[in-house]
Amino acid sequence: YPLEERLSNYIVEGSKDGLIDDLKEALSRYTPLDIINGPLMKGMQRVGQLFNDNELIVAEVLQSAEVMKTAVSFLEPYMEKNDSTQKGKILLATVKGDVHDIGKNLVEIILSNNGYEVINLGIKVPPEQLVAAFKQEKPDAIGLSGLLVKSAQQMAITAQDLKTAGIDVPLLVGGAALTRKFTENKIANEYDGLVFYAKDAMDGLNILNQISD
Ligand code: B1M
Repeated sequence: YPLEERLSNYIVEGSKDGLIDDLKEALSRYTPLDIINGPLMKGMQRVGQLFNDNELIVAEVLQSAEVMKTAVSFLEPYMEKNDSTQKGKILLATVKGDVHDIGKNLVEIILSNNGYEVINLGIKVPPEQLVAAFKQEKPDAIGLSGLLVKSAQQMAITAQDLKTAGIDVPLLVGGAALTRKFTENKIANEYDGLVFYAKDAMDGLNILNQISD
């Protein structure tokens, strides 16, 4: 198989045998982010389809996620780093009820590589925990991630709870089940501050860079 296909297959098969050698080879042709957004994401999408069609069980998806995490940690030191100056502090969380964190952690890596201080609250973070962390950390923006359809709804609830707590810093939202339309129609309405939809981690960085300028 060609390199790109092998990289997708590690994710689909949940296997790490040969992964690092192939990642090293890939680094001689592509940037770390192109490897992640290309063949590795393609593998993850395939995993999602297979799971949907009942051809994979949760335990297997978990193994695929493990391989993805290993690949991302290997690639992380090779990623471009800009600006060591502090651009701002971001509170980051996967919303209540949702355990998916690969995308969120990618956002953390990209933001911290580009001058932001990131407070990563982890997964299944209820609004009250975000409010408490906000009071303690006084961040410049809040980032919410969620992949389940119900997480999009949870983001709207979270936005409302943040508003009730008097919080109005920019809110960045992202995740597979979310759309720009849902963000503008259902989440922004529940919040006092600006709400931005990010389609991927780089998009999130660009948005934060624009509003912090
Ligand atoms: Co789950 N899962 N999963 N899963 N899983 C999905 C999301 C699903 C679409 C698969 C499917 O059925 N086709 C489906 C959701 C369906 C729906 O809601 N309609 C699903 C389901 C059903 C479930 C369970 C309910 C399964 C079960 O238990 N029966 C369960 C839910 C548990 C829960 O949350 N309460 C579950 C569990 C799991 C695992 C634990 C096994 C594992 C997660 C492991 C982990 O994260 N540590 C897992 C995985 C791996 C997936 C898929 C296959 C891959 C997700 C992923 O990591 N992608 C996923 C299918 C899919 O997405 N195609 C699926 C790679 C990652 C880099 O992409 O997170 O989308 P992503 O992030 C992107 C962008 O979305 C964006 O940037 C990133 C790229 O740069 N982004 C942001 C994300 N957050 C952002 C925040 C930002 C900005 C951009 O700013 C703040």
